[in-house]
Amino acid sequence: MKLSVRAGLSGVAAAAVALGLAEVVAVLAGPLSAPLLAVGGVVVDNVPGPVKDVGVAVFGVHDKTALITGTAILLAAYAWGLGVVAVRHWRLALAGIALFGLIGVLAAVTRHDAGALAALPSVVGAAVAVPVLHLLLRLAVPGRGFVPEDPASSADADPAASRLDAEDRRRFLRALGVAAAATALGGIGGRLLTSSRAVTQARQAVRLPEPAAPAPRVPAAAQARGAVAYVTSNDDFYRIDTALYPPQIDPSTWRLRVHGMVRNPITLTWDELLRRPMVQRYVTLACVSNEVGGDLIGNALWLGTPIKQLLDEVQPLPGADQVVQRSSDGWTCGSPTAVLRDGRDALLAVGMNGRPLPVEHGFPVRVVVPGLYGYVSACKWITEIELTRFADFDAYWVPRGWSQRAPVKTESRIDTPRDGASRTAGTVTVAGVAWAQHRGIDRVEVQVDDGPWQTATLASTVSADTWRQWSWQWPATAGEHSVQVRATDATGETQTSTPAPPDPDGATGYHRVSVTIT
Ligand SMILES: Nc1nc2c(c(=O)[nH]1)N[C@H]1C(S)=C(S)[C@@H](COP(=O)(O)O)O[C@H]1N2
Ligand SMILES: [Mo]
Repeated sequence: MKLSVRAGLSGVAAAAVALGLAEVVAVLAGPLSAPLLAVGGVVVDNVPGPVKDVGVAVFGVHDKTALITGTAILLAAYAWGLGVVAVRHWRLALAGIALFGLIGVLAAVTRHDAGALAALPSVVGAAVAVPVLHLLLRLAVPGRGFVPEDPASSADADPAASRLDAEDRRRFLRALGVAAAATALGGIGGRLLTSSRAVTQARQAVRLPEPAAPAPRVPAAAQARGAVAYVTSNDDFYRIDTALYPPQIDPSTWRLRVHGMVRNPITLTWDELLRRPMVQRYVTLACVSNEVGGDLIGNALWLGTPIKQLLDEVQPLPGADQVVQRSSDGWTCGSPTAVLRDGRDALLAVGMNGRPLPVEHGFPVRVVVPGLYGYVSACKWITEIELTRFADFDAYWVPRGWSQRAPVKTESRIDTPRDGASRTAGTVTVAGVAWAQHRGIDRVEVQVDDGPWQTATLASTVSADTWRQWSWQWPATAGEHSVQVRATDATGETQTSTPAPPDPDGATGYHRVSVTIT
């Protein structure tokens, strides 16, 4: 093993121990104060939004793992370099560690919900990295040893330093092993302690009130064979947000402040919220970054109190055309005041499919608005509602290139057959979903190759606020076929065939699948 490799490994090991310990300290200071998550959060908030793929990547939940892994790899490369530099320029390495700590501190303390101890994990991590690196380098540089205060006496002055004898090598490797174990222990222990402090228990203790206005029963005929489930289970419901770790909010400390351009600002507690009249409604939620044919859409039974009544109570001032919703982690979205007051079932929701909101879906309280994409309406972990003007405030995604206003576009999707599937000739069921929330779906048509548009059978539905399933029996003949679908909403408007990407206000175009009939 070359000296530079030993030095690089020492740097990486020191950084790893620092991060592991920071995880433990973060149990006190909050999960998002741990340097990796804190820096990852800054990356999330600052990647250029208009770049479509990046925007979608950051929206997406699976990419969070990729983001953290990427941050860790960059950090490892930096730490490797620090180790190599440290052999000859210890002071420079110290400065490098301090810089690393400072970045972590800045990332953690500038968070919206940063606590008083937010800086601690990064400070402790950086402080521990120094002696660990020093110790490892002493073992990595044999002979007269690593004397950082006197670079001339260390490694490069001593040709023998580039080699370790068997005994020294064993000692060095053992030290690396100890560092790895300490890292794993700190990291895993920290995570376990953090999750034990999560709000899981508070959530389990919640008793949801009975709705004053229950939802209509879902008729069996709402489900078309071959389409996804009409009601999406909580586990299957798509998740999209910028939170690297979902905010943990204890309902007993939760408050909702309603303020801004209003005559009567109010603050609600959890108990006050639960005492308000509750309605139960099926609403289909869709993400603006859903591609044509994508699955960032789901339909759930929400329990909540109408936002309209709340707005009536606070009495918005004339000109307050935007309702800004803010979550505990500082994310914002803005909905038109007129839309929230037009009588539709815009809810401050506490229940999802008969359960308290899952933590990932906004526990304890979120907003659901039929007919608006999630990024302009569906604030999770909501703690603040501010009446303002569209001209005066841009919510989170707007400066990142997405539209201020984004009603859901009429769209449709083929769930069966899947793209690339094979079937035998004869009657083939084509089925899927179509949606135009709050307008409703009036017609779905299917086209095979260049044939005529054929009217599909619409399943029943409980309201215009959910997606509607459809099916069509296709007399399929042998060959390669292309099948596409289009929907017409209850205003009479047929979805446009013109393909458009999700940004800035929702994808358009017909969903098409290729099917082989044998
Ligand atoms: N606090 C917060 N709320 C948020 C978001 C977010 O990033 N942070 N993302 C929004 C977006 S873009 C969508 S599509 C919906 C998704 O809600 P879900 O994860 O429950 O499906 O939440 C919305 N509410
Ligand atoms: Mo979204």
